[in-house]
Amino acid sequence: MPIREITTKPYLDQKPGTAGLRKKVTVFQQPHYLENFLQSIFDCAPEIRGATLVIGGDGRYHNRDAIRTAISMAAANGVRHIVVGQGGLLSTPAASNLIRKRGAAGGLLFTASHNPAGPDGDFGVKFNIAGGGQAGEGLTDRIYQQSKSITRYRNCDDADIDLDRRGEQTLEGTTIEIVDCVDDYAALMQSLFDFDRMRDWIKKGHSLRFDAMHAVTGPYAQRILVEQLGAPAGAILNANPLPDFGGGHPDPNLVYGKHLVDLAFGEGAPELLAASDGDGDRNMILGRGIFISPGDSLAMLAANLPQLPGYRDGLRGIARSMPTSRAADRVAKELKVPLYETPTGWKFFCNLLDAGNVTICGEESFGTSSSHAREKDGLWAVLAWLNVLAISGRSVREIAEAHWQHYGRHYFARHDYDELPATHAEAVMQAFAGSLASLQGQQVSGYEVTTADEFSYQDRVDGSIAVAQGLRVVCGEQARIVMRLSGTGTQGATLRVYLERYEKDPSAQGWNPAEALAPLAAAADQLARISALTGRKAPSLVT
Ligand code: G16
Repeated sequence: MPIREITTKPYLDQKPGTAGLRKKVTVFQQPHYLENFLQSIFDCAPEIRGATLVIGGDGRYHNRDAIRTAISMAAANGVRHIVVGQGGLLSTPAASNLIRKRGAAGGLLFTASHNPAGPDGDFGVKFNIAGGGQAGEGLTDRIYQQSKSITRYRNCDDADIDLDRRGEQTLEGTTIEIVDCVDDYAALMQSLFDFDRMRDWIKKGHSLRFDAMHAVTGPYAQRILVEQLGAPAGAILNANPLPDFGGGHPDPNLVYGKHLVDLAFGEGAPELLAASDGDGDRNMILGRGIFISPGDSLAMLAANLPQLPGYRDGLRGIARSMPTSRAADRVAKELKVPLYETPTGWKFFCNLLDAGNVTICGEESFGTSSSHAREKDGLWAVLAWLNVLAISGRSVREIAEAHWQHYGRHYFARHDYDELPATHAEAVMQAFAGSLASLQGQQVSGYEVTTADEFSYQDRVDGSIAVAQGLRVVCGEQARIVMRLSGTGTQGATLRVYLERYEKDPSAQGWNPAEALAPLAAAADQLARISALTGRKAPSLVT
């Protein structure tokens, strides 16, 4: 199996987005395409040579082929030790944990998150650095630049790697260690949560349902919820990971998780219902007759976290992405800890976590996590809720209502306009930007505008500045309209419109979110001329 230098030419036409390189499977199947990107990573992160590298993926179509290529190229590029999840599986948070635990110089994560899988679906690659977080803007840019001038890559000929056999194999002097994908992650969860209390809660007959959506969290939920906490096997839906995710769309939200919403609002609903996404980093939480929006989940978990074993020392700070509802801000204020507002993208939280500035962070896109990892963590959020239920003896609804009573309620919705021609999406952003200039001090939907600007962010730790991170109209604490273009789509452009309205008075909190936000949605359409410029009468997705 000699190492070979293979001649290539540049293929990448676009800088990787919010969470790595995501493209159609067919794009990744082009000769040399994946190899070019991987070689660019090896070239730009020379610290991997002679060190440990973690490799895993969410099990989607093309996962095994891509992982074999990555192992073979890593060996050819002088990586000393490669840790791979058995069968090529590692959830994103489990991979982040393994990188940290093994002191690895980085990790290659093969996932397109919640995007559909299969031969016609999506595929993706993320490079995570030592410490477990995603490569930052600077490194991502260097990798992209390198991929544009690449002329050769290194590979081992005919590498024969068995991804299913646990233990060690060798390839050109590199050790390849195939590990159980759940063991280390389950141990981490045990160090954070009160497994005895959760086991008792389940034993007493309290019910839960977790939907793994035929994606990577099946084995994790099976081990932790069923084998370790004693939930009945039927508590886990769609537990076996499939290369096409069973033809579904493992994006846990009100649309793709509608079956759980129906279950939650139907007769005999379980007490806790939850789902995770393709690679296990997102989460959706529901209780009997109630959906907990991600911004609320962040705020409610932040308020309750200090009661859980791993967080008894209290919170250092809370971080949320800019478009995420400001419910967490009120908790931070009451706990007298700092609240950090960052651009969309988990990597922006990582410096704050590394510096010990924050304990919990979350995003509106169904992501929540804590300082235990450098990625968002779906199952962590589910266990945190389960632990709060078990120690408080309250239901999800009781916890939410008490929270709203105390802090007030933030109504929140995100309207997505998918697969727009880029020109239409940009025209909307320009129209909205044009409106901002004259809005200061004006009324929008009955609220006075206090700020109308484009969000930019200076990292407090490394001083780097991220510009053009979304346009926003802020009406004090009462309301907000935010717009930005998604960085994760693989087809056309996706416009995201975020609407938020605050209601302090508990007696006026009975609205459903769509009603509460309808006037702001109309104002957004008017200010940015969305329907006029896109021809769309309604968003493609409301979450
Ligand atoms: C990724 C990022 C998240 C981000 C989300 C949506 O999540 O890791 O930080 O919030 O994309 O980004 P956008 O609004 O740009 O599409 P995931 O779960 O897709 O990896």
